[in-house]
Amino acid sequence: MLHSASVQSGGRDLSARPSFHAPDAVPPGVRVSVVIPTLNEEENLPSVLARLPRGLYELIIVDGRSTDKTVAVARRLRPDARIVMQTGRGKGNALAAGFEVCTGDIVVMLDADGSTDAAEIPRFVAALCNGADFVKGSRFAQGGASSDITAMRRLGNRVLSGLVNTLYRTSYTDLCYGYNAFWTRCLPYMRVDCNGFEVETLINVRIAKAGLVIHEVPSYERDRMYGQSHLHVVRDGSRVLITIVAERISAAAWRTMLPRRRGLRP
Ligand SMILES: Nc1nc2c(ncn2[C@@H]2O[C@H](COP(=O)(O)OP(=O)(O)OP(=O)(O)O)[C@@H](O)[C@H]2O)c(=O)[nH]1
Ligand SMILES: [Mg+2]
Repeated sequence: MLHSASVQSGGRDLSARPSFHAPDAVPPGVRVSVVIPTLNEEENLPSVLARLPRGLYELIIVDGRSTDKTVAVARRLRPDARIVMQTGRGKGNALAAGFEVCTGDIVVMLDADGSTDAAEIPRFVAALCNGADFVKGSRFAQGGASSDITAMRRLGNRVLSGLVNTLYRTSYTDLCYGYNAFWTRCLPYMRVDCNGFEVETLINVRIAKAGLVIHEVPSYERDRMYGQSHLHVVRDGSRVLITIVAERISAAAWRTMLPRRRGLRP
């Protein structure tokens, strides 16, 4: 069921955008860490942070050396937030740095461009408390939608989701969406060791390979509010494809194949 939000931001009225009914607080007794990667998001952060539910345990903002006032805006609006300066490059590296310092029971991954609605967090947490190890937001599950995705990206996402579902026997409806939540105990199975936008795929595949319980919740993706997307369809789509294949061909398989190909095996 959709309803209208009522946050005002930078002259834009967000009440025109749909968002889901959700409690405005996470349940007491569960420590929820929210990790937000930021790269030049000074204009978007105020609306994103305004939508965070009450009762969060910690907020971690991982900045990729923004050249605008992102860090200052974050410090002013949320003096309680932990700000981590990223040492490497890319969203994958930023999330890995954020996960490393999380001390809560649950981790939520949220974007800073205004596309993912922090008000949905309680529904992710509820699904985790109801038995899931890993909860994936989906724009294509029943009740989800996107005003942001282009026809080209929708097609690419569908093809890549189908490939993952075939290779890993999963039922993902939206592989390339960055709004996910999981119990901190899942982190050793993810071992996030990539740099770019393939990070969501890497996580989804490794969680599936570990046999963890995955639930999807519908999510509404809004348009990026201000600024430019950092994603390039061909470059990042290729990285996603390589990740899917590389994760299927395990290191052990490569070790057996390589000597045979070179005629080195006895
Ligand atoms: N710290 C850090 N954050 C990044 C980096 N690249 C992207 N981000 C953040 O990651 C989030 C997602 O990036 P976007 O550029 O919106 O990419 P996207 O949402 O996958 O693609 P769009 O649908 O085109 O917006 C945003 O909060 C960005 O600020 C990076 O190199 N370092
Ligand atoms: Mg975005």
